[in-house]
Amino acid sequence: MLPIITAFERSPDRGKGQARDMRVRWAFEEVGQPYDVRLVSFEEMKQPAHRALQPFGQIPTYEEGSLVLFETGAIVFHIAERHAGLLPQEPNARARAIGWMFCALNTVEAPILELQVAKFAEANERWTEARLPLVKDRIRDRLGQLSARLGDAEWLDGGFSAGDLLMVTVLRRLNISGLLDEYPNLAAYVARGEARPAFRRAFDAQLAVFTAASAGR
Ligand code: GTB
Repeated sequence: MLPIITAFERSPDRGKGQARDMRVRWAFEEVGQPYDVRLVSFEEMKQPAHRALQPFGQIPTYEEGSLVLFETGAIVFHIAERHAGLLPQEPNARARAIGWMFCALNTVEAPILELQVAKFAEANERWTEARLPLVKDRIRDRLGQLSARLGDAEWLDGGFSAGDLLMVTVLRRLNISGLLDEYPNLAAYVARGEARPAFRRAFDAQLAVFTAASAGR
């Protein structure tokens, strides 16, 4: 039986690969593990059946036999642990790659999420306009530090790892902000991630869902 993940029936990003099922799809594609997808509507996500899988009523979830997981970091880590290709074998290199996974989700994604909240959830607050420069500068701090560490390396620590996979998906959230263009080595790093055949397959699969939903509208 194939692992099953959940994804938006109709993603608000219109298939741009910003929803977090993209991370899980990409991980599956990198390791060559086929998977099934169960599409859920916003309404279904808030029902008890989905909350039993994901207490916060969100996507994605992961089901494999009796195992149910939520949180993309945990899901990608699980896939990387079970299959070769996303974590190095050498123990210290493996520990560092796992460190980069946490870094992507805790250190880099946190200020980026603040920007999304400011731009969408708090767009109409009277203080949002004044706050945006601070939020953007906090992101620039992180990007500057990450850019300095990456330098002209291809990936964060040796070969491509689950740390890069999560970091690239986190940085992609800045696509429409233009902030990434201020750091050419990070923009090139994201482009390298997006050029991987596994990324393309995952991207095309999530885009096909949106295209089919739009055609059936
Ligand atoms: N920490 C959890 C994880 O990593 O798994 C967070 C999961 C999460 O935020 N899921 C979002 C969700 O279900 C979808 S991915 N939201 C619905 C809700 O909370 O009610 C976040 C997302 C959504 C939409 C866009 N977009 O349109 O660009 C981008 C990212």
